[in-house]
Amino acid sequence: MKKFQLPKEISRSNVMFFAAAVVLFWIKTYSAYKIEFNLGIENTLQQFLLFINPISSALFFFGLGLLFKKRAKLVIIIMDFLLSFLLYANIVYYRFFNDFVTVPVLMQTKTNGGQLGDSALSLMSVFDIFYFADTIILIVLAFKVFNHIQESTRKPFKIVLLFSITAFLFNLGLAEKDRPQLLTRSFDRAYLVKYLGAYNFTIYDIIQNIKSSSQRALADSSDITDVENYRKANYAEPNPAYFGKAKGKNVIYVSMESFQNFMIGYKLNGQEVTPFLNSLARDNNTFYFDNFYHQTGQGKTSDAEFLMENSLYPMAQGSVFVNKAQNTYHAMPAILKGYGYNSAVFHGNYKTFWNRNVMYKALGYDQFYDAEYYNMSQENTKNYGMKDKPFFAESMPMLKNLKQPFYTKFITLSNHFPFEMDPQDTDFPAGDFGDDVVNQYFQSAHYMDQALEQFFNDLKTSGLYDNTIVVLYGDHYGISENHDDAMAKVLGVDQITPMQSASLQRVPLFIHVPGVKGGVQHQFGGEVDVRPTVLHLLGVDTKNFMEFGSDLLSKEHRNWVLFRNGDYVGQQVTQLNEKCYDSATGQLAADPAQCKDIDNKVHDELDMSDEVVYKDLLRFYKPQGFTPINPDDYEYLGKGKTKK
Ligand code: GP9
Ligand code: MN
Repeated sequence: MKKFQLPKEISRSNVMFFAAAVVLFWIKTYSAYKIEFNLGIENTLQQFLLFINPISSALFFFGLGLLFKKRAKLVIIIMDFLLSFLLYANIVYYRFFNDFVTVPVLMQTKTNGGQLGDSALSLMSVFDIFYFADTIILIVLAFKVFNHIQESTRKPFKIVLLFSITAFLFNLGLAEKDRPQLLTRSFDRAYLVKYLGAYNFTIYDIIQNIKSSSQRALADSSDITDVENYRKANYAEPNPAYFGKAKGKNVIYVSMESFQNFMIGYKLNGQEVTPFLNSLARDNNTFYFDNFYHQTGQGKTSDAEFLMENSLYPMAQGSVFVNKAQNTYHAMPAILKGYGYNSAVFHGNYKTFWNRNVMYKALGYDQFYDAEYYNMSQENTKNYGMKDKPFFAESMPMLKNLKQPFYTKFITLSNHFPFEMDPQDTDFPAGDFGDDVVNQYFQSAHYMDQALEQFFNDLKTSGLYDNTIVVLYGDHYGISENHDDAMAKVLGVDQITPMQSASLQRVPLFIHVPGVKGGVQHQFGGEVDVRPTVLHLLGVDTKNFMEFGSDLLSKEHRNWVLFRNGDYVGQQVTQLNEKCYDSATGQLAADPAQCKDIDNKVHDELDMSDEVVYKDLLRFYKPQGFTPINPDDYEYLGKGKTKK
C-alpha cells in the first residue's frame, strides 16, 4: 500500500505547520477555559473575547519558530509544549485555589510547586493528557506529514508579528470597551484571564513584577529616616478622655459600598432614605463625623481598606492591593494580634477580587470568609456578589464562632454602581431626577440601610453588641461627576460648583463605642485618620507606627484632609485644581497664598507615603513592641478545605 504523503510544497511548509499549531492550540486553550475555569462570562462580547483571546499569544510565540528555517517545526513544538505547561500549571493551581499562578506565587520559598506541595498530584488526572494533545499531535505531524525540511529562505515572521499585534490590539480594544481601565485598575486576575487570556495575563504579571521589584531594589534602610522625622513632627497626642475607653472590646468595621454623606438625613418626597443610619447619627454612644472624606484612587474599595488599616495613602495609579501586596505592612490585624485579637474579613465576592486573598495575608488577617462561604444563589446575588441582607444573615453564625476579642471587617456590595435592584428587594421609590443611576441610588442605599439595621439587631440578640465597637464608613463616592446635572437637582442647587463637588466626596463615618458618650463631630478628616482614632480608643499607643493619619478625637487633630490627587479641604481654606477657596463662603480666596502652607504639607505627606509604599520601606523598620507577621503563615483555603 502506498504511504499517504502530502504534496511536497505542503509537507515541507513551515507556515502550514505553524497554522496547524495555532489552530490546535487555540481549540485546546478555549476548551480548557470552558472546562476548568469559572470566569463569570456575563455577555456575548465577553464570550467572544474569551474565544479569541488565545490567538495573539499563539501567533506570537509560534511565530518565533518562523525565525528559523530548518528548526522551525522543532521550535514551534517546544513553544507549544511550554505554553501548554503554563496552561496546565494554571489549571492544577486553579483546581485548588480558584486562582491563577503569579510570579510571587512561584517565587514563594516555603512550600512550593506553587504552594501546592504534595496535594498537586491528587489534583491531576490521566485525562489531563488532553491539555498536551496538541503537542503530541504536532510531534506526529512533524514526523508523518510535514516531514520535509523547508528549503526556501523566506521567513514570514514579520507578517505573523504584525497579525499578532493587530489581534492583541483588537482584543484589548474590545475588552476596554466592556471593562474600562482593565490594565490600569487591574482589579482581578480572573478578569484579565477572561478578557486577555491566560498567556497574556502571565506576560502582564511578569512586567508588573519587574517594575515593582526594581523600585524596591533601589531603596535602603536610611530612606525611612525622613519619614520617621516627619511622623514625629506631626503626631497628635491621644485625647485622655477617650484613650483606652474601648480597651479589649471586639472591633467590627463595615465598609458601606459607595455610600456618600449627603444621604444622611436626606428625605426623598418626605421619606427618609436611610432611617437607620440617621438614627445612628443621633445615637448617644456613636460618634458621627459629618466632615469626613474618602481619599481613594483607582483602587476604590481596596484603597479605602488600605487607608483604614495602614494609615498610608493608596497609589496615585492602580491599586496598592494588586501591585504592592508583597510589601511589608504593619496593619491593624497585625498590630491587634499583639493584643490577643483574632481577625477576619467577611465579603460576599470571590477572594481574588482586588487581590484580596494575597493582600490580606500581608495585612495579617487570620481568616477570609469570601464567596465560597456564602450561598451565592441567583436570588442572593447581584452585580459583584452577595446582596447585603443575606450577606449579613449568613455571616452572623461565622462571626459568633470567632474567638474573642476579634477584629473584623464586613464589606458590603449592594450599593454598588449602577445601583440596580431586583424588584423584590426594594420597597422604596426611585428618585425622579432624570438619571437612572442617581434615581436607583436611593433604592439601593435604602436597602443597605435596612441590611445594616438587621445586622445591628442580630448583634444585639447575639450578645456581642455591648462588647463590640462598630466602625461604619462609606468607602468612596458612588455618583461620579458625570451625573452632576441630576445631583444638582438632588441637592436643590443650580449647578455643582467645584466646592460642592469636593463636598460630595464626604462619606459618613460612624464609630459606635458602648458606654462612651459620642455625638456629631464636625472636624475635618479622612480615611487615613481612622486607624489612630480607633487604636487610641482601644488603648493602643501609636507613637511608634509609621502612619500619616491624625486621631480625629485628639485635641491636636489637624483640621484638614487631603485627596489622592493633591487637592485638600480645610476648615479655613480649600485647594482644588490649584485654585484656593475660602472654605466658609465657597468663593475664591482673596489671597491665594493662604493655601500655600497646607499645600506644602499635602505634597510632603503624599511623597512620603509614596516612598513607603513604592520602596517597601516598612521592611526596614520595626515599631517598638510590634511583632512582625509573616504572610506565609496565613492560608485561606476556602470552606471545608484543609491542607494535606
Ligand atoms: C468588589 C467590591 C466592589 O469586591 O469591593 O469594588 P469597587 O468597584 O467598589 O472597588
Ligand atoms: Mn467600593
